[in-house]
Amino acid sequence: SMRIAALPSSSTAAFQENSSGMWSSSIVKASPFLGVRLCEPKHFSSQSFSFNPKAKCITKPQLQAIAAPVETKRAAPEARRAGLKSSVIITGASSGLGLAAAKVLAQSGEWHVIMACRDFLKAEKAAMAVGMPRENYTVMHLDLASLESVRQFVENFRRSGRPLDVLVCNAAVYFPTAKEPTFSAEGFELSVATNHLGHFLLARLLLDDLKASDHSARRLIIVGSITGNTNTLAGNIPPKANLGDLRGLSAALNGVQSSPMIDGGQFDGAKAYKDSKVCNMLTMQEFHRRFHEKTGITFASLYPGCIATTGLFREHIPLFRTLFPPFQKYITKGFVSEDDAGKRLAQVVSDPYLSKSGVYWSWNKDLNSFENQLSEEASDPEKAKRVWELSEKLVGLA
Ligand code: LMG
Ligand code: NDP
Ligand code: PMR
Repeated sequence: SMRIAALPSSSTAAFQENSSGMWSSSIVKASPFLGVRLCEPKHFSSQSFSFNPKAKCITKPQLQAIAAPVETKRAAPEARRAGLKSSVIITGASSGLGLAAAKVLAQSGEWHVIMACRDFLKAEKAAMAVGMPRENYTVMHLDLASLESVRQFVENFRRSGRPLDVLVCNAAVYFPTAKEPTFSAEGFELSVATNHLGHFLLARLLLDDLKASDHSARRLIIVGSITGNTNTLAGNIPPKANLGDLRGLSAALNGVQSSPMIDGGQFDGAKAYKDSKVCNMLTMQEFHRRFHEKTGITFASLYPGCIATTGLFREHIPLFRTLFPPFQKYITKGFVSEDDAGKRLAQVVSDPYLSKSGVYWSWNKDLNSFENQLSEEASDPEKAKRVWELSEKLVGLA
């Protein structure tokens, strides 16, 4: 049975089903990336702190311009399904990075955003509060901490009849102060269950839908982070990410017969989060190796910068929440606002120039995107394969 009506009438107002059963929109608008033509990024590798100041790509004024919807009558080179918007699912679009990216994409007029959220009302209110045009988004229920909910979401999405052009795995939870682990519906430690396992099942199931899209830029984006990367300063703040020999993951992270931690160690909420981000980055690369050539789908990850003000830190002590933003802004200079981070994610979703697969995108001081290096563990193909296979078992795909 359906948990939630998939398509609120307000969101479907601009759409009619035509005779061929495809959704068509009464709003016809097409332009290159959000109406702003982006210059080609220089593909250079960078160590964590060495940036190429000469790299010429998206500039700050351009980034600001992206926020405003730009009307153009010119057809984009990749325009297809004439008049139909591109379709993107964003998990966890009810706050922070996901909401900011949803806003940019919905306001561009080029995208219909499916906000895949665990709290329907919160998502609806958030969309309204940031001024997303009603006809450009749909809220659908998804609780990543329940594999049944993930399967139900996929069913509901398919029933909506919309195509899937891009999937963004963005939602996450972080329990830095928890002394004891908590668990998902299936009994997996909650941060790895939500951030990695729920998304793993979702992405595997929706791969068929991405394959079926006729969009020129079909993408699967999995949000990563710097803190899982031990080749950076931020990745060396204890506790450090480390998946070890995966003994906890292979024993199902249930905290009863096995440790709740992937490496089999004592529970540590901050480490569990960082480990889950390593899984996200390994999963993106394994998808790339297994499916990029066969399907042409772009698989990518990103570190959008330190968005120190988001709900991710809601469980942290108040002192941390007060000091963390100024610390990142004035000391590490790694701070990025929710709006700017949203533009970065929107860029990875829709910029025709960021179409390379298998890439972990970051942004340098001059706000240029570049292909960053992952840590040794987060780029280990053997580990990626084993995480993939163990995860398949846990989510019931193998
Ligand atoms: C872990 O501890 C716990 O183990 C875990 O269980 C969990 O609770 C987790 O986050 C939650 O925290 C981690 C942390 C705890 O431990 C440390 O950070 C230890 C520090 C180890 C130092 C590593 C060395 C790295 C090299 C240092 C070089 C310094 C360079 C400075 C930067 C240079 C950049 C180029 O620690 C804490 O929880 C403490 C909270 C720290 C939060 C950050 C706030 C810092 C406050 C600084 C003041 C800022 C004020 C702003 C002022 C603006 C002024 C204009
Ligand atoms: P927020 O807490 O603001 O957003 C997280 C979103 O995930 C919320 O919408 C939340 O829903 C949703 N969510 C949590 N649990 C579930 C669940 N079980 N099912 C469905 N949705 C769920 O954090 P951020 O915006 O900061 O985080 C977004 C992404 O960015 C994460 O992947 C994070 O790892 C990454 N990131 C963040 C950085 C930062 O500095 N903030 C840095 C690097 C990466 P609800 O609104 O209902 O709580
Ligand atoms: Mg970190 C260049 C330095 C840098 C960057 C980019 C980050 C990002 N952090 C940096 C440095 C430091 N941090 C230093 C020197 C310290 C010691 C004071 C420090 C501490 C710290 C804590 C306690 N930082 C943190 C925490 C968290 O609880 C956050 C975390 O690890 O969440 C998992 C965090 C973060 N620092 C970052 C980023 C991006 C985060 C948060 C979130 C994430 O990766 O998703």
